[in-house]
This record gives sequence, structure tokens and C-alpha cells, in this order.
Amino acid sequence: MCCTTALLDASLAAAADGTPAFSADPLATWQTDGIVWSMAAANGVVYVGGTFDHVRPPGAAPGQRQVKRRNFAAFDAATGKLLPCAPSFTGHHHTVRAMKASPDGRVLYVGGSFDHVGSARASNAVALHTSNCTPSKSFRPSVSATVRAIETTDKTIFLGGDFGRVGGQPRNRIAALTPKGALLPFRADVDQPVRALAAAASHGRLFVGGDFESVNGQGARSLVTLNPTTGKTVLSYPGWFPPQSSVKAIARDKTRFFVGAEGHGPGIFDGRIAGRLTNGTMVWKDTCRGATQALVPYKGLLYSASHAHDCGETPGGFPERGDRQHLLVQSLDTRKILHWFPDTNDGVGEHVGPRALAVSRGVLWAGGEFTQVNDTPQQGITRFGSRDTGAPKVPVLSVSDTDPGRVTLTWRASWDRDDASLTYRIYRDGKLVARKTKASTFWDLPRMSHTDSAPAGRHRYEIEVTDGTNTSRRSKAVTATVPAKAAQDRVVGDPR
Ligand SMILES: [Ca+2]
Repeated sequence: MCCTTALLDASLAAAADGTPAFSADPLATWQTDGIVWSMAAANGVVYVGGTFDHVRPPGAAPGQRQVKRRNFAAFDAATGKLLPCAPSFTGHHHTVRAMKASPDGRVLYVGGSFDHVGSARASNAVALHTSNCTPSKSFRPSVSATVRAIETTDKTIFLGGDFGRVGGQPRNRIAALTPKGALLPFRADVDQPVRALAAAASHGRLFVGGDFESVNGQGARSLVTLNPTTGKTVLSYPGWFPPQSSVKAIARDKTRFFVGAEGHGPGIFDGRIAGRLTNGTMVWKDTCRGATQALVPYKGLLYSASHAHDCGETPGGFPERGDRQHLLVQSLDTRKILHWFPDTNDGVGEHVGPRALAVSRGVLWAGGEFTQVNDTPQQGITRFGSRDTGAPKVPVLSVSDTDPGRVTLTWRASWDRDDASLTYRIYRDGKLVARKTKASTFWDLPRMSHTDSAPAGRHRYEIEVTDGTNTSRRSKAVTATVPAKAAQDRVVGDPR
């Protein structure tokens, strides 16, 4: 998101770990009047599901200019425009908790707790044709309780959740169906809710995450790999998760899988783990505190939604400060946290900020419980493109010392949400007299100073700071009166 020539060294250092594809500055985005639990993308459309009754345009205050959308809305991924696709999901707990498109993008599978889609009866899971936004007549499984996770392959739709029966048949918290909605013989008995699914069909594996302790009658805490055809256990992960640490998100790239967890109680694990698809061995473990809710690997980096508040053990991370950072990006290879810190507040509901992520048309979408993004009101949804539009905040300049012939100025470094290295420009009487470049983060704002050689008299000093693209306003001027050199000094210093 930078770069001037002066920042080239810093950019090269960052390139080893990859550079985020997105700026930290949000694009104008519609909002919800409730919680977003799930997002999915297909054909340049981002689908948003959750617990809400309306959406409202960017900038609208709560209750203003509302458009009815019952727990489901669709947007153009690139422009953010609200689309007419708007079936309502109602009944039961009237919430959409999971969505996933078919690999060809022709069908969107939707799960949650509802008994109607539009005027048609449904039972916690349905499919929509993405071409015309109408519910599929064939995929209408009767699922006995909430669906919390969906995964799709060319031939199979996997559902995970709280249920015990699908189509009247026993299916304990996980089931597999054909794209036409026929229940497949796949069967695994999971003792507690399933919250995340990811298939690696070419590896013969289905990754399953949730609150469980036992799968198929054997100990398997929070994460298990199943045979995607039979449901038999392929691998469990002893020692990976402490008790009461649920897997909330699983994602994968071509060679690795990534898991995000939410823990409670002693020995908590809230962070992320990377493992190898081939054999299930761990590549790295990131012990940031602040439950992880969603993960998206994109262009070599792992984006995550959490409320991180102690990443002191993670390279590039920050110490406990009593505050929370809700969006992060890190290296897929080394787990290093990179300098990209867009943020939300905790918001409503369980006050955990973002709960869902999706990338489409080069735009990162995030949804959740938040009511602010980067300290500005914005509820439920936000998104990030590639344009860096935010300027760092202008520092407060002060004069710390004046001597004959010089003035020493000090200030605390500013910070920028997506550029570590910032350049400060000092002006004396409106003329640029110095440039200083320094790295800073929100948890490390070094004191800076500059000594200016100035002629005797009264001078006005100002400062501004730039990330290489955007420059702050100029600071309020401070004045310094430089004394004339004493006659005695001139004699001593005079070589004649
Ligand atoms: Ca920037």
C-alpha cells in the first residue's frame, strides 16, 4: 500500500512474508440491523446471512432508510450495491448460520434455524439457484435442529450442526447429501455441535471442527478428519486443543489446512493452527488470545476475524494492552502477523466483533456483530479493497529546547493501519526543513525528535506525516524564539 523510494527497504523486508492484497481502509458498504453470522461468494455476488430484519445504505444511522431483508441479503462484491435477491428466512430461531456455494457457483446452500424460505416450507437447510435466486425444489432436507456449517464438493453437500436426524434418519451432528438433496450413507457420530467443515476431496479427507470430545465412539477433541465417503475417522488431533476449546473455523489451501478456535477457561486456546493436508501434522500454532471466528487464505496470506488481545508470542504480534484488534493477516508459512490493522468494535450480541469473512472480485468482505469500523459508525458488514485512502493522524509537535542557532522539536510517532514506515515532514515558517522516516505500530509509538539549525528570531514550526500515498493535514504551529549568539561565543568561535 506504500511505496515511495524512501520506503523501499521496508517494502522489500515485508515482501518476504507477502504484502496484504487489501488496504485497511473500508469501502462504502451497506449495513445490517443485526448480527451477520455467515458470508459466501459466487459469481461476483456476496451473500450475507445472519439474524437481522433490515439493511440500510452506507452512512445511514440505525433505523434510517431501511430496506427489508429477513436474515439474508445479497450484494455486488465489487460495487457493494444491494441486489434484489432477497428470500426471507423465518421461523424457529429465524437465523442463517452457514452458507456455501457449490464449486461451480450455480447453487448456494443455506443453513441455520428456520422453517420457511420465502413462502415455502424448509427445515433448517435449503439451496438457492444463484442465477435467479429461487429455492431449489429438490434440495429440501428435513434437518432436526440448527445447521452451523456447510461444505460443498462436486458430488456432496456436507452439513454440520446441532441436529440428530436428517430426513428422519439418525445423523448425529453431521450428514452428507447429494446436490439433489438425497441423504448419503456417510455417517459419523459426533457428541457435540459441529461448527466448521472443510473438504479436501483429493486427499480423501473431510475436516470437521466443533465443540466435541468424541467422534465415532473414540476421543477426538474439537477437530477430526473423516473419510468423506464413509464417515470413518481418519485422524484425530490429540494434544492440539485444551478442554473447552471449540474449533470455529477451518479453511485450506492446496497443501495445508488452517483452524481457528475459541476457548474458555484455564489453558485457553483462541488462536490458529496450520497443518499439512497430506498427513495432518502441525506446521505452526499461533497462541493469540481472543477467539478466532473466521479464516480466509488469500494470495499467500491468512486473514482472520477475532478479538485478538494478546499476540505477544506470535512474530509481529502485540502484547496484552487491555484492548482488542478484530482483524488480522499473517503469513501462511511462518504465522508472522503483518502490518494490516483495520479494526471493528465488539458491537452487539456476544460482543466479539467480526464473525464471517469472504473474498470476491478482489474485495475482502467481513460481517459480524460490530457497529463501528476504524472508529466510524458502520454496522454488521464492511469490506476492503486495494486502494489506500487513509492518512495517518497528525502528531502533536512541541519545542523541547532552543539554543543559539538551533531548535529541538519532539513528537510521538503516529501510526497507519496498513503502512509501518511513515515519513514526517517538518516545516519552519512554511518551508520544508527536514524529513524523518520511522516505523511504528499501534502498540509501539516511539518518541521522535529533530534539531533544526535556525537563524536567530521567532519561528513557526509545523509537522505532517505521510504513508507514501496519503498525507495528514499539517499540525497546529508551535513557535520558538531562537536567541542571538552571545558576543563572547562569537569571539571564542571566531578563527580570526
Ligand atoms: Ca496507509
